Amino acid sequence: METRMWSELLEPYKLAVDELLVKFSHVKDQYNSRGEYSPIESVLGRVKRISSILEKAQKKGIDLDDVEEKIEDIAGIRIICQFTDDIYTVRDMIKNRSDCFVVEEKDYVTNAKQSGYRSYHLIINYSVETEYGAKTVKVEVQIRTLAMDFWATIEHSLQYKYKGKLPVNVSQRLTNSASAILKLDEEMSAIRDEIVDAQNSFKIKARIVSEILNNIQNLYKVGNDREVAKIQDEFYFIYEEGDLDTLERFNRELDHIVEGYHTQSLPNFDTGSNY
Ligand code: 0O2
Repeated sequence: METRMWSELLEPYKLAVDELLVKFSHVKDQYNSRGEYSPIESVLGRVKRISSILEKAQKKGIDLDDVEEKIEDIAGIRIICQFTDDIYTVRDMIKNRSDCFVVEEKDYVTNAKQSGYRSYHLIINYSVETEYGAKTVKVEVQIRTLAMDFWATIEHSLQYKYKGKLPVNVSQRLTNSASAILKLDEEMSAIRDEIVDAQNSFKIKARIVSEILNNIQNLYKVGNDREVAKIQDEFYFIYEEGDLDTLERFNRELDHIVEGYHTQSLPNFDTGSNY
C-alpha cells in the first residue's frame, strides 16, 4: 500500500481517537467540577504506527486488504483508574454510551495473561464523520489501574529490548513484580474510602479557598482597605489553623458581606427615575 493510501486509511482512526480523548476527558472534568471522585484518572490515545500494523499483520498472517477488519487496535484508547473497582465502573459507563458499541470484551484483570499482564479490554465500534461520509471503525479501549499500567509499560519496554525473548532472570523478576502489583492494588482498594475522602476534601478545600480569595479581591474594589486587610489576615489564620467547616463558615460570612456591599450599591427603584 502506498503511503498516501495509508494516511487515508488511518485518518478516520485518528479522528476517532481525538474525539474519544475529548469525550472521556470531559467525563473526568464533570466529576471534578461537581467535587466528586472520578473513576477516570487519565486518558491516553494513539493510532498504531504503520510499521507496527505491518509487523502485526505479518505475525498473524493477515492480508493487507484485511487489516481494518482483523487488526482491532489500529485505534487505541487507554483509560487509567486509581482502583481496580473503577475499571468495572468505567467499563459499564462505556457499555451504556450510545456512541460506543461494544463488540468484544477481554477481562485480563480477573484472568491475567500468562505474562502477568492485567488490563480490561473492550473492542468498540465507533462512528466518525469524515469528508467522504460516515465511517465506523474499531477502537480498542484498555482500562487499567495506575499500578497495572506501570507494570505493562515496563514489561512492554523489556519485550521490545529483548525482541520478545526475555532472559529467564528478567522474566522471573517480571512475574514477581506482577504479583506485587496485584497485592498493591488489593491493599489500595482496602483503604479506598479513606483515600477518596482525603482526595475529595482536598478538592473541596481548594474550591473554598479560591472562592474566599475571589471574595476578598472583590471586597478590595468596594470596601474599606483596612477592614478588608483585617479580613484577609483572619483568612490566613483560619487557613493555617482551621478545618474545612471553619473555612466553609468563613466563606459564607464573606458571601454575606459582599452581598451587603452589592445591595448598598444597587440603584433605588422607588425614586421615580426611569433608571
Ligand atoms: P502495542 O504495541 O501495545 O500496540 P493475541 O493474539 O490475542 O495475543 P491481540 O489480538 O493483539 O493479541 O489482543 P490482546 O492480547 O488483547 O492484546 C492487545 C494489546 O494489549 C497489545 O497490543 C498490548 O498493547 C496489550 N497487551 C496484551 N498482552 C500484553 C502483555 O503481555 N504485556 C504488555 N505489556 N501488553 C500486552 P500489541 O499490538 O501487542 O502491542
